[in-house]
Amino acid sequence: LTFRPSTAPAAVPAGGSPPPSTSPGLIALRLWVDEVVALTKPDRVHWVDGSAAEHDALMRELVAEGKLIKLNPEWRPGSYLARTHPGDVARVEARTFIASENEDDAGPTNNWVAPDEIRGTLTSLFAGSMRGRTLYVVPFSMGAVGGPLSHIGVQLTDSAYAVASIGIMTRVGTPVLREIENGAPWVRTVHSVGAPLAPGQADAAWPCNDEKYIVHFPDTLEVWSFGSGYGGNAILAKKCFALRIASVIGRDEGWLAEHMLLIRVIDPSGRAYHLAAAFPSACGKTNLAMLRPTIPGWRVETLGDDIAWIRKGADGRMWAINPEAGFFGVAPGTGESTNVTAVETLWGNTIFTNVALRPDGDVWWEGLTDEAPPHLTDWRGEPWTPDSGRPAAHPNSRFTVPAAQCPQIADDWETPEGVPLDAIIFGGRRATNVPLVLEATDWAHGVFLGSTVSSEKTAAAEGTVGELRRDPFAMLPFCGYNMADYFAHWLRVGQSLRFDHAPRIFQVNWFRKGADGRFLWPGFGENARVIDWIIRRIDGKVPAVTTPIGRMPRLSDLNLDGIDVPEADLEQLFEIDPRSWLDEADLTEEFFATFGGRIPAALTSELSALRYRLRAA
Ligand code: GTP
Ligand code: SPV
Ligand code: MN
Repeated sequence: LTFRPSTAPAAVPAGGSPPPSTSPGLIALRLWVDEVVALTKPDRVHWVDGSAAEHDALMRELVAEGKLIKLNPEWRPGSYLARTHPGDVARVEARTFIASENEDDAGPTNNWVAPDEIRGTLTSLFAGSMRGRTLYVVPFSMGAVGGPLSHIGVQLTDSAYAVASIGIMTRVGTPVLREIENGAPWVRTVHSVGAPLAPGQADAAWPCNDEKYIVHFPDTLEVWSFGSGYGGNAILAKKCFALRIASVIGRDEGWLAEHMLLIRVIDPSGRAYHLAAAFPSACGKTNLAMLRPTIPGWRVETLGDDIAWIRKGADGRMWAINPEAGFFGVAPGTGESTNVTAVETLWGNTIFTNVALRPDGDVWWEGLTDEAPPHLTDWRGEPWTPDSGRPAAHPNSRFTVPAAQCPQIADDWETPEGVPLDAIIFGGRRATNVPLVLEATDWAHGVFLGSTVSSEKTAAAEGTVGELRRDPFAMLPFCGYNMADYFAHWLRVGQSLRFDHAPRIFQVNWFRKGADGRFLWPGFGENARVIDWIIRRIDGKVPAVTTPIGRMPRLSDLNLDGIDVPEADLEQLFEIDPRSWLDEADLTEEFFATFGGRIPAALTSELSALRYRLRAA
């Protein structure tokens, strides 16, 4: 497990009790904990030290309470299954708010609430909300503890499942408290499942509340989350802090907090390249992060699968870290033929949520094997057979696993200063129009490509699956401020880079479909063929075809040795229909118009130039 033994000085004791107030940082932390305790009225307070013994005790307690099922250690040592309430299975975007002082600072893509008003609501909701429960104090570090790009937060929560998940997804406990003791700034996050227990009242297997609020205060750097136990709503270090709050800090400090995977690609000559890629939720980040190239001689090392923090280094290049320590990945579709690396990563020490249970005490989900086992218990705890006519695992069922268990994790994945970026890739789930791969002509065009990404909705958030929506930079649900200002921030960051130091920008689409509804591109390991072209472009080893929408490969330059993609499919994968693209440009104009004049001029001129090129085509 990623839990590190305590190496802190004796001033910070381990084991559930609060540290003595020896520094202004720790005093401030204790005062704040006291305040939240007075409001939420938990029965007990436990300071998380991050030790393995603490984790074991927590898991034993969750099993004893019927909140986790211990999997058969013969197949899945140290692993557990959680079944959520059926109404608490994904992020709830409609209940996610940005409470900035000015409504304009939240922008049209976020739900805004006035901070004073929502503080009143939250105070009523949190009053007594932890009665009968334990309040856990979880100090966490995003990035290596003490690293130059790292940031610290503290989550107060009444969910032991959340504590166990945060312990896998971040670095927690005593070493982080020592940073606070030494004066490091930290962000306050509070989480309650919103299900207080009366004396003697039996607890639910998955306590939660129908009323949900996930509220971010960008001006005071706080998060308050109520009513949900599900990952993205409850592991506040992840989307709430490392994206929504961090994007605001990054705006003010000149760096980028992004919904991106991070990989090192090593070519047959042994040369290494670093790529970051932003795809919307459940659109292939974990899969690309764990790519096993099908072309001989190429290797990929995993650095991160969901979030990247990117900052200009002393050498003028962009350096990126993965601030997380684990993977909270989509289970369905993860199998030997699609992502064998993930399957191997999940050998043990994993918390599974909403997957199916096998009679032998192991887990199963759609896509793990080609054939479903004859008898299962589905994610709701009901008997299931292949004839049941419903999925055995929830479409957004997930695994939570330490990153260190990934067999192809880079040796230096925790390096505090990160890795220098060679390319940034944007992607989405598009059945039509968007070609397999496209290269931006320059940074501003790349920002335009990022700003116009649209994608079919997935099960990662509540709502209608398959509906096409704008998801700029794959950050629609995660940007903590006005998205038009975020575009401007990206343009500014690019302007600060020497042109030969700026990462090259590309767009990919693994999901284009033929008229018969089947995917035209085999995807998964074969995506290495697209990466191979991208890297030859970075090295200037291959020319590109200039099209109205950007640069594309000559078909003859794609390495297709050993796969059988019909010529007609290949042509469709790269087909650009100027009429559909002009329609798409109209939709982009409408989208930009929702920002009321705040869109940077560089992007509106990119749009005009695109239309000009399409009309001339
Ligand atoms: P979040 O954790 O929600 O941010 O998602 P993610 O972007 O990491 O998504 P993930 O890699 O887990 O992929 C989600 C789904 O997309 C899975 O069901 C995959 O099987 C599917 N998928 C990933 N890569 C490909 C691909 O190259 N082609 C096709 N057809 N499907 C893919
Ligand atoms: C996503 O939805 O993009 C996820 C899962 O990575 S969650 O952490 O729930 O947001
Ligand atoms: Mn994600």
